[in-house]
Amino acid sequence: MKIENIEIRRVTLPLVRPFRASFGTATERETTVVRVTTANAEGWAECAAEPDPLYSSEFLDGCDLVIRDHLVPRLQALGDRLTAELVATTLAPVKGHPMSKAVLETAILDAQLKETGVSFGGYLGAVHDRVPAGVSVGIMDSIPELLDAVAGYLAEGYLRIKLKIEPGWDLAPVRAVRERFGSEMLLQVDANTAYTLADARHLALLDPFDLLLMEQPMAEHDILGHAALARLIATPICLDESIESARDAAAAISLGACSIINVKPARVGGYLEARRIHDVAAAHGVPVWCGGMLETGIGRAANVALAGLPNFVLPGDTSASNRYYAQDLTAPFVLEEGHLRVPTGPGIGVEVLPDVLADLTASTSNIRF
Ligand code: SMG
Ligand code: MG
Repeated sequence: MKIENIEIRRVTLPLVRPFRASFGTATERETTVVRVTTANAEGWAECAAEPDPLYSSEFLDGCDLVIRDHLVPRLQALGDRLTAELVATTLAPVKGHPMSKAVLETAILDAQLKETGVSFGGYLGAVHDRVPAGVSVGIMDSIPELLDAVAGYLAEGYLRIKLKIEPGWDLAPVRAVRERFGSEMLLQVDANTAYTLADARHLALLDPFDLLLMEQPMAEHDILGHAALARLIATPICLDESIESARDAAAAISLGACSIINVKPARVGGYLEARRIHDVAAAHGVPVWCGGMLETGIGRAANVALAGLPNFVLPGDTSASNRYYAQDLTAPFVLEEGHLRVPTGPGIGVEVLPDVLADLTASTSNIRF
């Protein structure tokens, strides 16, 4: 495939409400949108990194730099032989930077699929035409505020609630949500690495609340710690930040560090590696679900397609556009009976709204191929 141009654009979307995790609070979503132009198509993707390296080591300014100075030149060297399937191996000599690699692979894959008229879901092997939606609920200032938020999401039809937790905001919110909304509701928690093994007895106090899973309680590289914790608590452990590849997934599963995996394509370098994680987990009988990084419609479309694969058996953090944005970069994803529809058009299957994109753009640069 011959690429003519790569456009790199910094955009900022205001969030409809602040989103607080154990590592910090976001009031807007800033991202880098990449547009790949070929003779016959345009491919789009967005970078999952945030302005600060708090979720993982990547951050947007660093991504822009590594994309421009280290990744794109390696792709340019391939010339017309470049395909989406060659991106990961071509970029492998550059250590790390999975989110920077993912945005390039995804935009190139989108252009390639549009050239051949294939949808993301069709290419990846989606077997569902709609996927169940969960919602990730941030840490709040008070329990009543949290209960109001959860009540609102349940009224909209969300099929699963995930509570962000941290030391000091764990037992009380979980207890309050269970007491108010009952034991039937699918409920899980996400600590974003906020605990250590010394907290095991405290985390075991969550056992009676029958949570679906506890996501990433401890540091990303502490695989053995998670295996030890898994023996000390009854709640199933799900890894997010720890899993950057299918090899990581195989190791974590084999060591007993997790029994569920949150698959975020950006965290693992793209949709091709995400599918491999899906496959490895399926082979071990480990269920997976699709995570989120507050994506705009561009990233959401591809995530929803991935979530249509057969081993995505738990509702994902694939919420409707209005959970995040009053105005999305694409037509909004809307909740239909608690589900999002998997796009069927070529590539990501959604159109970027040019006027909205222009309004929200802070800077643009182009790399001619
Ligand atoms: O996209 O709905 C979403 C956000 C889901 O909680 C979410 N993501 O660790 O899983 C996670 C967090 C990381 C992003 S916080 C900005
Ligand atoms: Mg998480």
